[in-house]
Amino acid sequence: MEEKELLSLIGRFDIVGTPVGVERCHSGHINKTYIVTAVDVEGTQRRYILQRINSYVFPKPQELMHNIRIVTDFLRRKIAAEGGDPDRETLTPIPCGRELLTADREGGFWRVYAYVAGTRSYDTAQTPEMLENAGFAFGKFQQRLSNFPAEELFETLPFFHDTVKRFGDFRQAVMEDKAGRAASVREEIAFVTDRAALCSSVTDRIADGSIPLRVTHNDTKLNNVLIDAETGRAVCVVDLDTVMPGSVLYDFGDGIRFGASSAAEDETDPDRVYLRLDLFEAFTRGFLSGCNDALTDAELSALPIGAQVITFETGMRFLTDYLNGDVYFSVDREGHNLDRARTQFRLVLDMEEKLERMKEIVSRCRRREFRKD
Ligand code: GN1
Ligand code: MG
Repeated sequence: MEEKELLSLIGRFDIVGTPVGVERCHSGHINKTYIVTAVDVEGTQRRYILQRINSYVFPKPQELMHNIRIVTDFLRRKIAAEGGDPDRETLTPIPCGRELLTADREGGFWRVYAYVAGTRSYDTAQTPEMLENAGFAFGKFQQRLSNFPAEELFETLPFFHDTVKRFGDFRQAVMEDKAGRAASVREEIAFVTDRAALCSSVTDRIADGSIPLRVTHNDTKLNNVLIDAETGRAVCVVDLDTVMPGSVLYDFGDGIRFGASSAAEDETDPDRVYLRLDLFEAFTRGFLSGCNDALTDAELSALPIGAQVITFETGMRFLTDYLNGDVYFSVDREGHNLDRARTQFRLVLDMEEKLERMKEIVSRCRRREFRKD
């Protein structure tokens, strides 16, 4: 879409100043994101995030924005009561009249958030401390939502982390072989099939009640938390599209999957991919401390399994999309989703080897004093 059109779209929202410049931001595999600069009469610049919601993934954008409105309102009140700064510590969606959305000529839906000044996101942890801070922010996010009325949320993506259902989707993709790629990825298909039993290890615990359902973020990648560029503190958890009832095992696990890997999610050389135990420990320490001791024993002892299951699930989702012809995750190159699947499978293998050490680290972190901030 042309800059003129983008500026006119953002002009419909209640932003301060006149939008003057727009830049594409390539983070995220689902929505299209732009950073817009606006200038007010006094010459003060403000930045905004303009996003086109992916309608293939989110066919009901009104329900999605309802969730974001009630979650951010709730978080603002909590943060203010804690003496924090709600404008920095949670996302601020900008209204468009009475809505939080506007439609373009093709029927696509757009939304706007205030840009949190002085922050940025990272695809890899620069230091273990950065990952610890991110873990703390995700743990705290979960803890702040512990008394959120879950029944007021729409389930934006039903069965999102139902790994058993994901396995069914994978099997179907192999059978249909829509893109004619199945024959070239037999090894990866076998990797998934051999581990079918892993799929139910979290869902069974949820179904039998041994692991509670909580309101969770469900997409806790390091790049979904804004980091203060000066202090390195994690300021604000973003990407609230998948806030739904879920398990803390997935939030912990996804933070590990992405943040404690030795390499990028789309690294092309699988030999460079392994689980960094120093980063595993850093995230665990931060996350548990952010949760403020609110997890049950069953949850705590299943955290390493959670990391394994979500990494397996994500690899399976990438492979499924590769087989379907790259219709879900955005790709920048031929084989992008396959590279992503391979990194995840490498991590799963390494986690299988390191499971006992992961458990030891969790036990060690459980006994630590929690930090106060
Ligand atoms: C997607 O939108 P983004 O890039 O933060 C996906 C997550 C995956 C992730 C893998 C709605 O997240 O579930 O874990 O890619 N989001 C959705 O990087 O499917
Ligand atoms: Mg997302």
